[in-house]
Amino acid sequence: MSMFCFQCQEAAGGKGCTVVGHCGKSASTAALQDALIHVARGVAIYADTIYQHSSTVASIPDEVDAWLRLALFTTITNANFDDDAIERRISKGLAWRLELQKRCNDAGLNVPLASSHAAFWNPVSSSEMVQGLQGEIGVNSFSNSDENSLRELLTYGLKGLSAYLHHAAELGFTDSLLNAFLVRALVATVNPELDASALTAFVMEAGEKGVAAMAQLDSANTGRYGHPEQTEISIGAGMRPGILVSGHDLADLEELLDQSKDAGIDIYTHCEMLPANCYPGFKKYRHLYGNYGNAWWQQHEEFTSFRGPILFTTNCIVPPPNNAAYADKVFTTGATGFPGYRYIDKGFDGRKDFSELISLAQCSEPPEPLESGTIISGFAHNQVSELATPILEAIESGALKRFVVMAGCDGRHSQRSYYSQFAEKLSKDTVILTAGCAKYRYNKLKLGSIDVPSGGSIPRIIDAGQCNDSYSLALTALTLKEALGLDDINSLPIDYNIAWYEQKAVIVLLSLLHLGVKNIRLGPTLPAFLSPGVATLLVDKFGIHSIPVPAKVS
Ligand code: SF4
Ligand code: SF3
Repeated sequence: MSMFCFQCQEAAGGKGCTVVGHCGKSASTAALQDALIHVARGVAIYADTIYQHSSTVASIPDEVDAWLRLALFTTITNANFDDDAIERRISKGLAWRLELQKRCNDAGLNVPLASSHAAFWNPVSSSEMVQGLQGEIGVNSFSNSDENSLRELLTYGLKGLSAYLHHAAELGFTDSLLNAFLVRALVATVNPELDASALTAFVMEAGEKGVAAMAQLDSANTGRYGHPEQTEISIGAGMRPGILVSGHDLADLEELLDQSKDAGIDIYTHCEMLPANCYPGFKKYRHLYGNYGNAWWQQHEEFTSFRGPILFTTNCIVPPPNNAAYADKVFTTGATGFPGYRYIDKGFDGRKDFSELISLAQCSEPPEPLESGTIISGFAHNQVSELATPILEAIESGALKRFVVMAGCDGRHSQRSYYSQFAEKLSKDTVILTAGCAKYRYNKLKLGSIDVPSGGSIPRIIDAGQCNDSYSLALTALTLKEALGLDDINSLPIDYNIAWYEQKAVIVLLSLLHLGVKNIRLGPTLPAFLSPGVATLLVDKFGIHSIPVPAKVS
């Protein structure tokens, strides 16, 4: 069985994975993920028609929007390797498509694209879900035209968008305009009538909606947990056993902290969960010990030495080696899944029961310390606005000359040591603005701080939080633009050096483009799904360029 996937930075040979994913995704999982996206497009075809006639047809059940978000999130790189779980999501989607189709028929609505394969394909068994799609859908059915490249770029942006919408929805925030865009844009990915210019417009609108989704998630997070504060986060280990929480979902972390507060254990964050330590709503939990370890790709070693159970609230899962000591201690929830890892779903009351995880922690050994000391984080927009006066003073005095936005994803390829070297070689009058797990390439370097003439100092690494908190970095840039009296965001003394790995970075990139940011350096390699024509468009219109290859610091 063959496969084709080129959605992430690890696409084999810089072109695409064809036998097995570099991420560990099998050909059958790849086929099922393609099938899930195909069914999501089918659901979207009917949902979009209903959205267009919302005054005459009963509105779409919230569960359909939730299913769409979860379906797309499930196919993000390293999120879900569990074929059975993906099949169940496909079956659920087919049921929703039938329901929406019936509503359209009952209302006598004309459904554009009802003849599209996605609108009627109806696999009734596992093997049909896998085999029925070989050559029918998925990117191997597309030629390398600009139109198809733009369809893939849009699809991957929508995956990232869905992840952020999912997190906000888990905290009770939804937006019908964003939901409607998601279905409209999904339909665009299967509409053969759209030319490159129409698809480019959709890609740009995805960037606009990416900003709106990150703003919504920011409101959801800060509304529930308060504004992140500058915080020294422990990176050591305590004497009690613990649970390690990875991923981005703050609602999951809150439920776990609530349920474990009297259990005699500690909770540690891993990778993208690190910024949770800076929210007042989480700092109140005395058993939130700190952050353990680094970026996702180091999980084999770090999960082994952690010794206690691990919870994945979102990507990134790395398949464990055969004899991994931790393999029977890993739990997944939300969009994630891996065969053999226990999945924690919501109960009828909408809550998740983490008691099995907590019991397992209580009979585990305490974590083996990997390092000691602290790191500083918590510089989301509210905290940075409090630093605005000293920052401006430092700029005016010449002590602070430039900012470099180094945000995005980390990854395991050796080329990524470029980012550590780049950070180390920056001149001492430069401040790094970061977000996402890319920060682990430099957040433990001793880069010091910049003195402010009237007293105090500004740290040379300002960490806004998770990849979705790139929104905070954009607000910081806009605040600086106002304060310095500039009329163009590109006149600011800010360079952008974005590292990408998976599809959340795609929506972050499109969001930056929507905000008018130009001359972004993107690496460590450009996406394989960009056709020569689309790559040229990004270079000519936005000045996007790659990092030097082989990666050299300049
Ligand atoms: Fe390959 Fe990335 Fe696709 Fe995995 S997600 S199969 S590594 S391109
Ligand atoms: Fe991306 Fe896995 Fe790190 Fe949120 S999500 S940044 S790689």
